[in-house]
Amino acid sequence: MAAPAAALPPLYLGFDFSTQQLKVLAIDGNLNVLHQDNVQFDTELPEFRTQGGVHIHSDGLTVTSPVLMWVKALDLLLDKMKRTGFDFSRVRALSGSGQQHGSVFWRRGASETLKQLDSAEDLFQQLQDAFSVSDSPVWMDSSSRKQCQDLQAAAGGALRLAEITGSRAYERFTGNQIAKLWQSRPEQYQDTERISLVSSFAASLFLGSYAAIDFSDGSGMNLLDIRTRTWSQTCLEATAPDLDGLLGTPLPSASVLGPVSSYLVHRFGFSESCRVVAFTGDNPASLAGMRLQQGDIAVSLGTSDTVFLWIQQPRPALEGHVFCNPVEQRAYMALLCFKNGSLTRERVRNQCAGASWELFSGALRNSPLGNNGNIGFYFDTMEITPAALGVHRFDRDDNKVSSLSPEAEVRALVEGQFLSRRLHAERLGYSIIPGTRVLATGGASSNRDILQVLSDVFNAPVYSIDLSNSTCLGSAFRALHGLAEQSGLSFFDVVKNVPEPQLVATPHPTAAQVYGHMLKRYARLEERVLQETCP
Ligand code: XUL
Repeated sequence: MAAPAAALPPLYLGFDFSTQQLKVLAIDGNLNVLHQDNVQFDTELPEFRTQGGVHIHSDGLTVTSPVLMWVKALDLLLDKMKRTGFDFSRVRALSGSGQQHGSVFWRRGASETLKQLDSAEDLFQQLQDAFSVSDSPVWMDSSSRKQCQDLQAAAGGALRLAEITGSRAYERFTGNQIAKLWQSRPEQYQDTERISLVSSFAASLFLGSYAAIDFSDGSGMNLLDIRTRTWSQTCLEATAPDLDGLLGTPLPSASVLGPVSSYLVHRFGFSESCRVVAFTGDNPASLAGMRLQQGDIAVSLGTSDTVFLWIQQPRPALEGHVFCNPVEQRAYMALLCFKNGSLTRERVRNQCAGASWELFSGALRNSPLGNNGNIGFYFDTMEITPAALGVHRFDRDDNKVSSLSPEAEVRALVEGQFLSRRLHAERLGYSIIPGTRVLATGGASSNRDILQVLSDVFNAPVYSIDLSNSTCLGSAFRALHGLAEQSGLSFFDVVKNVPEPQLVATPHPTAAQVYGHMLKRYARLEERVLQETCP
């Protein structure tokens, strides 16, 4: 006979409303993963006709997703879990994440609909008329250039806007999308009673009422003052009328928003005491899933390289994004994106190492730390951080040279990429401290010789981590943390028993000296490259 639910250990759910799918993961109090499931938008909900979860409009710039697709995906996911016998009554808390920046516009009257959901019907049927905008703008949208210019002008320039909100104006950031809606479709804006992010929209579906935007995901809107953690009145006024009321008051990311809706209790058997913890953005959730700590940096080595930073004292800049930290209220996190990642490493491998990773690794092993003073910049396509293009090589006397030996070229590429990651991280306020860890993930993170250079450049140990379910896992950890925080426990108290990531490289004893000096030269030479390429 099955044990009564009350006797079984409690569970914590983490959802992720990402661009292509909705995922869920359940953990127990010992942080073991017990259940995972997902719904793929394109294939399991073909009636919405999305490709990669989105519609790309004919202007090539506007990118949206049908909000009812996300609603239907949740119906489907919860039904699937029920069919596999998932015991919802054991769930003590849930949280989740959403793709960042996307917006959901709830129509006037929708809050009443949310409160009165009938457990005999699915959400999709009942929320048909709940949205004033049926196609939600998502992070892939780049159609709000004019609104970005206007916002920066109103804030006193791009850098001033970055100082307030953590980022200069970006087309995908929610405030600029809201401004575009207000300017192009004012009647729909006026028919809206609440604007959510994808994360707070998803939380609202569980709560049965409007969920607050959390500080961390709220930092991706160009509207939140990341230091006071309140809406910036200058930004709100420059964006659209009555925005304060439409956005609601933002809350700390670990806030317990309330119990799950009675709809979920009656339809799926959730316990009335199951709590909803504020949802956040997918990148903040991923930071929680990696358990990034003060001093740590995570480097994802993929098609483009992404860097996640834990920052104590932010210095927002014209590049990168600073967000409020999702697990520690006084801290910040930052994201940097580097476009020339794996494809450039592969191109240099093909040209200098006979298309072989083995030979590429050999070149790294056979060349000295600091590369005899040779430094290279390899921007095969227009780089984001910094905005520069082309290949630029310098010898030990800072003279421009047209080529390097194949071995020196391989090392110049890898050292150059990691010096750049460190330089731009430090510019945003990141600092290496005793105990700093570099967490490496993504395709190139399986190459030990590349990771050795990473360790040397940062003069810190490198650990390898798997990010494949870090957003869901981070959300489940955050659900547990939301409850535990009420008893005074920190996020790291809650996740302390998760096995440590695997140590893969430690820095060479001379690394601090070699790269401390080289970083300064790299910064000077980057300035020169920028002046030459974009005078
Ligand atoms: C971050 C960003 C994307 C989305 C996609 O600024 O736009 O990473 O969060 O999931």
